[in-house]
Amino acid sequence: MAREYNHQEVERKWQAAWERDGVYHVSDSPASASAYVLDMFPYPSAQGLHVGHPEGYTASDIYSRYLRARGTTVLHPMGFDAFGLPAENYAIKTGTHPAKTTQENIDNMRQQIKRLGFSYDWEREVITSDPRYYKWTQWIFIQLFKHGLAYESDAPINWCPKDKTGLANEEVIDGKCERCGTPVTKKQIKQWLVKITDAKYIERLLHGLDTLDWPESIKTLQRNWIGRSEGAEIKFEILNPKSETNSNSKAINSKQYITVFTTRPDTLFGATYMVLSPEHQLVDVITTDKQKKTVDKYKKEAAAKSDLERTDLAKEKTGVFTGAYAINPANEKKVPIWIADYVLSSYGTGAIMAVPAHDERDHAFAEKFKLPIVQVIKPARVMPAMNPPMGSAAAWGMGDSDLEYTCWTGDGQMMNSGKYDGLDSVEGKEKIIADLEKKGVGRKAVNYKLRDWLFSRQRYWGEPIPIVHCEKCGNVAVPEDQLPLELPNVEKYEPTGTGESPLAAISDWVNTTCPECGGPAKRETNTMPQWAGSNWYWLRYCDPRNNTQLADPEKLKAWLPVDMYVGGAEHAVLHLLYARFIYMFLYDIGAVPQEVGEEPFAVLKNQGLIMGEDGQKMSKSRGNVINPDDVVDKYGADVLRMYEMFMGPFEDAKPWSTQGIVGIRRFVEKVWDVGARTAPDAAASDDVLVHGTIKSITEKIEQFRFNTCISDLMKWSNAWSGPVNQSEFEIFIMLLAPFAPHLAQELWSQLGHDSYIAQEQWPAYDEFKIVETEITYAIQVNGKVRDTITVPAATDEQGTIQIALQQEKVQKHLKGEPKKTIFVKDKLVNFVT
Ligand code: ANZ
Ligand code: ZN
Repeated sequence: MAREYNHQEVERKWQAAWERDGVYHVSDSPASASAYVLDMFPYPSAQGLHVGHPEGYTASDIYSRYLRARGTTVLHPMGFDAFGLPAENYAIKTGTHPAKTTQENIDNMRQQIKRLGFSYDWEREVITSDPRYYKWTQWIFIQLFKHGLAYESDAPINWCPKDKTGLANEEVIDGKCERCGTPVTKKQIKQWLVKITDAKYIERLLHGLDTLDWPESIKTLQRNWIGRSEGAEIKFEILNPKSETNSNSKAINSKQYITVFTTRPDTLFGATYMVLSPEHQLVDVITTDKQKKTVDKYKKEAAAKSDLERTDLAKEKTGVFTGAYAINPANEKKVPIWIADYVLSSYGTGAIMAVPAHDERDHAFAEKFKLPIVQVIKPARVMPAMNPPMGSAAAWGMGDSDLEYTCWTGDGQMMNSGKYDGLDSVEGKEKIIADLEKKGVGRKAVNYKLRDWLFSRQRYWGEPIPIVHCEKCGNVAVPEDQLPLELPNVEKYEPTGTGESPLAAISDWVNTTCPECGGPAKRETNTMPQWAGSNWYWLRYCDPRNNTQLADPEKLKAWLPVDMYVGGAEHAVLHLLYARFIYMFLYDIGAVPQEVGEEPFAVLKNQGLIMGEDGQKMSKSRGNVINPDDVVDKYGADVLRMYEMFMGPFEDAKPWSTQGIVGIRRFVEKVWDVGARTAPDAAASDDVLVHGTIKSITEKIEQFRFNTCISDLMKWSNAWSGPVNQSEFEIFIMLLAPFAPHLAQELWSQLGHDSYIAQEQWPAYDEFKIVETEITYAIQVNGKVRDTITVPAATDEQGTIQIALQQEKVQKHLKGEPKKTIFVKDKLVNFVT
């Protein structure tokens, strides 16, 4: 007799009961066993949840529920990343104040999330646009400022012409705005920067990665973004141009140098010309009068290009000669100085020694402008199997330079390099640096690609930067007891596009008095980037209502670091790098207790992208977007949860399938039906199935292999026909509960329990009931059985042989070392003498 499963009624009922009884609330003083399971919090969007949200949230929920059942106290909170561009752009589009739209969107999304039955402790919710929260975001900024790590600068910055705001380097993806895809331009405005490159942090940000259990791909992205390069700085003396007239020549009468950064000092003898970035400060000093016009024109053109365009390997190289020369310190040869846009002003020293025989960009440039190419590294003899670059001499197993190859960028043997000839280039590198150092024209140097973090936005919907500009005292922090510095309410919140924030127009807010001297002063009108609030939010969950501290260190000690952090991979060098930096800083100033270490997220798991049913990325324009609400209405939250876990490996991208959803719904109905035909005295399934499944699911939850957990449950349910043993079924629904908490709870109560299954203990399994626990071996000497031994099944080959050798009867026939030992797994050991 099939009974209908009314998911709407069941899910609504239990969600209300959980909330009423505070089933997922955790107190502040956790027992010794505690865990912090964190989701990346969403930004409130008018579209509400998309199917990607429940993927990560379900995984972390399963994991949290599992840990609780194992007796662990779990902190599992949720909140909203509510300041920033998406919220503000939506407000502008709809003509409604962002405070209002943000509130509405949060209320809607919270409802959507609650409908999925996640075990969040909602009492700990944080919202980054709440003044009680951003008071502490501002406090952190002031600490950065006081420690010299937040500073003002007016260098050119990345500018999104559509969003009308400055962007951090991390927000520029392939030359485009991370948010809207508009090509980024440069703009010169006064800006706040955070010194993430500070010597106190950069190496820790790099080496800390080695200690983290994160996906390798994310760690590699961060390493590459930090971009540490070891090499040398080498000084080239500028030759005073004699044959040319130069009205600036006075400036270079005393010795002047161009310093370059190179990772290949071993190629110094092959440096046949130099290149300055068009912005280099020496360009105007050295350029000859004859070349001045050409150089100025080129500088203008370069300024209009993006870094991406400039450094693209495939782009045709451009550049112009300055008319000036320098002296290569290795061989005293005169080398021409050019300017070219493939050399960036923002990296290294903004100048290079060009080695066209061994650097591809230099090679292309030299070919185009007919500059000399001098080979100084001979490829080492490489075997073809070692995969040298295609077409290189080495690819043919030859290392000889008389074979043709265009540009060898690897290591090898030095040649055309005077006394260094014949040296291995790796060794030669050290020798050359040491010799240059003796002459005072070189030294070891390390460079990083990471740049300071642009921290101000010319937008309304963000935390006001708590700084006052005073003519007498300069930049002064707003006193901490005056925080939060509230975002004033405005009529006009549209970005101005001038580089000024809309706040600049509110004169009675802008004009204030200096906290230091009491004189007239003006408030900073830029706001903070969205990252400011998401940099530290997981700390606040530990103590969300604290009004005197960011969080009580004792409470932080109880929960931190985060044991499991789940979210999308798109944050690899944005949120995840910023968050590590801010945490390290808070650790250094004692706001994060020393006991918890300086890395915030011990384990990170990235969910894979859910694609549309057509295998394409879900997007409105393609019309392949699945709305989770519709799925919940039609099939239920448990089905959505289980389906998303069943789609495939958690980390993989996978396409949506309506058929797959239907299959999971059928499974839910099947379990529901079985619930009506359990009996205490019905025959139970065999031990290997029951205990084997418990073991498998236990291990696979810990490994985040949820798809296999669900197939394990399906396999088990396939073994049932007729009445099902009640105790066995209870174990089954306990294993099901983290995945389908509503269904499991309903069945649990129908079986007569008045407890919450979420508070029950995880089923134990008995290892002995799963596998054959012991194995008996026949022990032969020269093919004749002399004894038998019984060993635990887990004993390996060597262990088994050792035990066999020790047997008295074996020893008697063996007389000394066996010549040969034959091992047949699970059967026999034969010693041949
Ligand atoms: C000579 C040389 C010879 C180089 C050779 C490479 C190969 P990474 O590894 O990314 O740090 N370089 C230095 N500053 C630059 C700038 N501002 N803009 C563009 N290129 C710059 O790269 C370091 C190498 O990139 C440096 O080593 C320099 O070229 C170039 F066979 O110097 B090399
Ligand atoms: Zn002042």
